Amino acid sequence: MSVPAWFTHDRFGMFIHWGLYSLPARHEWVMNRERRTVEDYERYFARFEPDLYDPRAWARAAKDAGMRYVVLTTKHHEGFCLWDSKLTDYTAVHAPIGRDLVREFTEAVRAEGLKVGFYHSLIDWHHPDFTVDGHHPRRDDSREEIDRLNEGRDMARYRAYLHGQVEELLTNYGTVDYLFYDFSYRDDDHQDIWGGKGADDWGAKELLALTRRLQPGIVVNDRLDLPGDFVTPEQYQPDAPMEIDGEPVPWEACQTLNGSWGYDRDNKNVKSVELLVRMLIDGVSKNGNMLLNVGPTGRGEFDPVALATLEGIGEWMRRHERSIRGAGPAAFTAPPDARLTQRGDRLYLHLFTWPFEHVHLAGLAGKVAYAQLLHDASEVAFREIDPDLKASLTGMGGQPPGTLTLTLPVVRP
Ligand code: FUL
Repeated sequence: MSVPAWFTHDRFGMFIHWGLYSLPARHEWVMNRERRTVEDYERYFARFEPDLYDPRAWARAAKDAGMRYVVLTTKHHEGFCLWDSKLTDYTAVHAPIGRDLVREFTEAVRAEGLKVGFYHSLIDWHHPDFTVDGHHPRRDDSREEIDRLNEGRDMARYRAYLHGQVEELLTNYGTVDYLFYDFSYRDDDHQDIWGGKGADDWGAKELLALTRRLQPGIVVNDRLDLPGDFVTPEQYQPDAPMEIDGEPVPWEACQTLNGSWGYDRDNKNVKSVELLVRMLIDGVSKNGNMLLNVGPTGRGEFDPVALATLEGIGEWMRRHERSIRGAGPAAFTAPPDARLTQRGDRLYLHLFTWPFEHVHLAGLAGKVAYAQLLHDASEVAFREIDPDLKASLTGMGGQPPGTLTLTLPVVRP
């Protein structure tokens, strides 16, 4: 597995889940969870008119939060296409909004100097080869019901549709830097739901080859049942740098603000700025990226809570960016409840709780030339007690507990 240099350098991107599900506003799986038929669910298609959609505002919010790439759901499992697909009428161009929302998105994101990413669902609850009488199989259906709903599916026809749509997206929208396919299901509890043939169902090998042929520089995730370029832990932080067969692999944790990817109006269970910043730091300290999600409203805006959260993260990033961007794991062990990141000869110590008088850094005696707080550049005194280093925080008792960063230029790493 390997990724282009920008991916590990940039470290932080924005995920955007936007589709018809932003209208019911209660999770992007609403069609499945509530057993809605295709016909019933099309009520949202008939009312999809995001008149306040301004992708420049989205891109600016991402950039100001310190993100460097933005990944939009071109089509989620519900099957609705945000771009002008010629292979179906179930698109934004045929909905009341009547615009190619992907085109506007790609132009806006590039105009802000950010990288363009697409999410694309392999599953399609609107396609005739995924449905019988408007229904698709669900996780808690009986075996008989699943078999009944899968009977007579023409997966060759579906593959042609899937590959044709990907071809449109990777041909008509300029350079696409990133692709998040979602999701195949060989080894997990989805195995038998949609026929269970995983990679064969999607023609995954051909799809990956097509993707690379149309966009040679693209970075592709790992959800095709094939090794991709990076691994995608979803809504959890790995304990350690991720590996496959003992080899380190690039990875990116995708994370929600509140547990839902699509706009979820009544969900107030929002992660704090402090927690999200810690998750970002934690990832970088283990050689990972973070893709943080926003679910825009049905009118096309980021809601105030999302905006305030992004602003808070941006305020932290403004002062601490250099401990994240271009940074990675350090070759030293962090003290308890802290993380270390390293960038060149700078070592960044992120304290998650305030240890009051001093902090002990194992094995750093003789290796540190200077110590300071990152956010205000103020000097931090330290003493060496071979083999450790004891950085003095005396006099900083008034600092609020939370993430504080010491910059420790390492003389002999
Ligand atoms: C999952 C999907 O089923 C979720 O709805 C979401 O898109 C997440 C990022 O991936 O597999």
